[in-house]
Amino acid sequence: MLELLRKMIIGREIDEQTLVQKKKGNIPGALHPAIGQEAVSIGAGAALRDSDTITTTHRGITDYIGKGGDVRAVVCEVFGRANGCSKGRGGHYFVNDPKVGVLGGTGVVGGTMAMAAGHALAFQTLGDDRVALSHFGDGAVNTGMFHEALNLASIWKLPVIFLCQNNEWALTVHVSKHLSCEHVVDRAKGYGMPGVIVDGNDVMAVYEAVSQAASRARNGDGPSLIEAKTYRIPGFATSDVGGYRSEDEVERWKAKDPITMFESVLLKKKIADSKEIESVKAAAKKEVGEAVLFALESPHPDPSTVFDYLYA
Ligand SMILES: Cc1ncc(C[n+]2csc(CCOP(=O)(O)OP(=O)(O)O)c2C)c(N)n1
Repeated sequence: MLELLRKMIIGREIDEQTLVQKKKGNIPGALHPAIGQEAVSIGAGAALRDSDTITTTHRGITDYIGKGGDVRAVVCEVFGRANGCSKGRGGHYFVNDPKVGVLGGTGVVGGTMAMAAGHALAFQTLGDDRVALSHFGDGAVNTGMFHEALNLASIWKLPVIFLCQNNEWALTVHVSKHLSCEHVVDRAKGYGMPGVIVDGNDVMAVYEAVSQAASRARNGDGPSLIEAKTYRIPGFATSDVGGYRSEDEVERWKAKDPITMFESVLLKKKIADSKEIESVKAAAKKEVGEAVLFALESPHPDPSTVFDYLYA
């Protein structure tokens, strides 16, 4: 449980420290921080095996950390450096690292659900017991890919977990204005698979739900849809000028911060005391700080390699 806390703090620190670097002009492009959603990423990753795969979104840094990703490699990637986990080609938007089963994102919202179903088809065809998990947002469930991927995964009983990080907002559109039913999981019945709602700010609840879906998939019983109800505290991206949600709403969710809530659980259950928690926080801050300095000193990709990795 302490390791879950540590990883949530690492994810938070990467977002916070890279936001500072972005303001200093050291990072190209916009950033999509996942502050407030760490419990989904870390709980899900902990429930999977090293050999399982995940797909991420534009908000995928903490998903990567949850799956066992390397702090330095992802921080270098955010800075677009050659030693980043996607060799500096992806930035924060396209975090790939086959070594830890992170098979990345796409620029097409919803596309990763089909990618995960494809991984699952490969595992089923090879006859091994690996599982694929797709992270996606509430906005993605209204793309055609959601419906195609869930339908085919169900018919073929693919070992895949569809994990919706419902953070209430698809860019500036509230879920109540874009979803045709009350909950994302209401759609699971139509695709013949279990649909479970979990508190996405409770890392243990996410861990339990993903563990159950993973054993179902490994047993050959097919896919599951999980809806983790959560919230992104910052704007959609660093380019977001705001003005579409109330301060009250943000404050209400800040009071449900997944890291603070989990610290209280650890203290109450006497799993850790406040001194231990403070030292986990200090170590995480230091590790990410050192990764940022390392990234700043790392080389950009050599322009002569620009065509590498485009074709197999
Ligand atoms: C098919 C497609 N439509 C629109 C976009 C532009 N776009 C990028 S992220 C995003 C919002 C996605 O919302 P959601 O899936 O809820 O994820 P969140 O940003 O909340 O994590 C949009 C509209 C895109 N990349 N692809």
